[in-house]
Amino acid sequence: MRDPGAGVGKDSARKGLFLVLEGVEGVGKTTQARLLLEWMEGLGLPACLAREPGGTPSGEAIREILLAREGLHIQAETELLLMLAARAAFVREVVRPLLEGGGIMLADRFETSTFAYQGFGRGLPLEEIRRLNRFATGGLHPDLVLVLDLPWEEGRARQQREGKAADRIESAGGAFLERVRVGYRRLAEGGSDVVLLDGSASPERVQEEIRSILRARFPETFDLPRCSEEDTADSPSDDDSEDFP
Ligand code: T5A
Repeated sequence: MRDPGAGVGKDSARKGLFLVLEGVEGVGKTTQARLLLEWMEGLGLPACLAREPGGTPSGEAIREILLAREGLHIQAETELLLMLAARAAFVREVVRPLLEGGGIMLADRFETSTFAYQGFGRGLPLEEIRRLNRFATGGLHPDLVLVLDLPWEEGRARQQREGKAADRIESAGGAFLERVRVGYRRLAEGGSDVVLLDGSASPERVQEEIRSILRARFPETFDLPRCSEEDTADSPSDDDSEDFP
């Protein structure tokens, strides 16, 4: 299925890279995002990690309301608008300034979550979500969305093993979470900027796969030749070795 968020041209003013990790609860997004951040920092790249909903003071305050565990009842439409309210701040205060400065934004969830949870999960119309989301983001889309795929039961079991209680959205039940998972798989079907990965492999394996995707997609950023001892030894002259960054 074509990404319902597609259709707005890439922002030519931005210089950085916008990468998003997505998937059902407990699939390993945060684990992978942290490993990616370490990797990028090790490469000397200016990367920044943030979560959605959240990422800004107002976004974190909205997150408190959205994920409250005390049985707060929120209409699906209200839930959508609160997610988008948090996103509007996140894009303007964090993502856009970072991208314009040439940084790499690593986001733990973004607009694909809204299509999966509020669209496929809650049943709100995808076209309406696209229209409202476009207003919230000003048309800014990620360069690549990595969707980790896992049966929701396994994701929930992982969360339980680490002692994490279900939040308001996770408590919506198995049928809801199944629709979300199916939604993610459909969203990844048509768009080349939404990639589905097997989230059931070990964290190391998933990380290696993500890195190889990033090297292949963005070689100018992640696949630069590195100056190893062997490279230096093989260099015909000192001058040639200056070609290595
Ligand atoms: N939401 C969000 C919407 O409804 N609409 C929207 O538009 C947006 C943006 C956010 C909630 O908001 C909803 C979706 C969510 O319900 P959240 O807490 O940010 O909630 O998201 P969760 O998915 O609930 O976060 P988790 O931290 O629980 O899940 P992760 O990040 O996917 O998983 P992670 O990395 O924390 O790992 C969970 C456990 O599994 C282990 C980890 O060590 C950890 O214990 N693990 C693995 N175990 C085995 N194999 C692997 N490969 C593993 N990777 C991690």
